[in-house]
Amino acid sequence: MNTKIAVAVGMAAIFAAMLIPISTPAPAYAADVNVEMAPGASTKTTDAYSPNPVNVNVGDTVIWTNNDSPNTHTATSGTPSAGPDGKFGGTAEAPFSVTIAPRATFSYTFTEAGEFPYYCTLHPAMVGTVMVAGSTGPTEFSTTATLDGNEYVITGKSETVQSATAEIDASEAVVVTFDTDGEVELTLPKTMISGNITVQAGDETVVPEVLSENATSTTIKFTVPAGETEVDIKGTMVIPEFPVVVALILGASIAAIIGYTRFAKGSTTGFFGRV
Ligand SMILES: [Cu+2]
Repeated sequence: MNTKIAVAVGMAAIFAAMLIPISTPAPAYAADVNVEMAPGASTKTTDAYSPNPVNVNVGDTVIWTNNDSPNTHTATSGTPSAGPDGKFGGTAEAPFSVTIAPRATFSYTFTEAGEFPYYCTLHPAMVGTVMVAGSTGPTEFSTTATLDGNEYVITGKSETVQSATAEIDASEAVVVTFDTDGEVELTLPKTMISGNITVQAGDETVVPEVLSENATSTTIKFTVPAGETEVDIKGTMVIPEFPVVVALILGASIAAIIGYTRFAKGSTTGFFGRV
């Protein structure tokens, strides 16, 4: 390729990359919620904005779309009697500064909980309310799996899952049953399971993200697929059933002692000294 063309292409690529806006990551689980200015909105009141009130969560973005051609509207925080409060969609000094033309949209992200009244400064009979519910944050829960009288505490954290039960399928898997599906974090004691951890949900094998690991536990994050509630968590090591091993060792030891003692009786020195 011609060197000048190559340089030009390279420069163009760099400029193109610079034009891609750097977006700030949205808060986890944030949603876009649509509100429509319905046809005929300019002659309506509490039904001018639909749905009204609109219920959202902290971090959600409300997107107002003007479907009332040919009228221009606003979605201005405040009330017709008190005027704009300046939170979104215009200010007291400039109540018509943020207009929404037909087919255009206006959006605002709600970062705190509360009740936010708004109205159209061009048609003050048009009123609406955004109800913002506070984020409750993830729920923490714990469950205990028992094997041979030993207890292994599993702790969890999730936006959707509220509780879980667990049991140990010795040497095979830790079976955890959740109350619902969704993304979940689990901290598993290493005395119970360790090594390379995989999660089996139905026919699906989910590779969990290892969030942290220390000498005593591993914290993993994965999504319980929709419709599933039970997962088999497998590791390089899953605690084996203890009594079998103990019984085998004890049994072998006793047999050996008895055998040796009997054998030793034939000689002058027994296992426990002279007999
Ligand atoms: Cu209007």
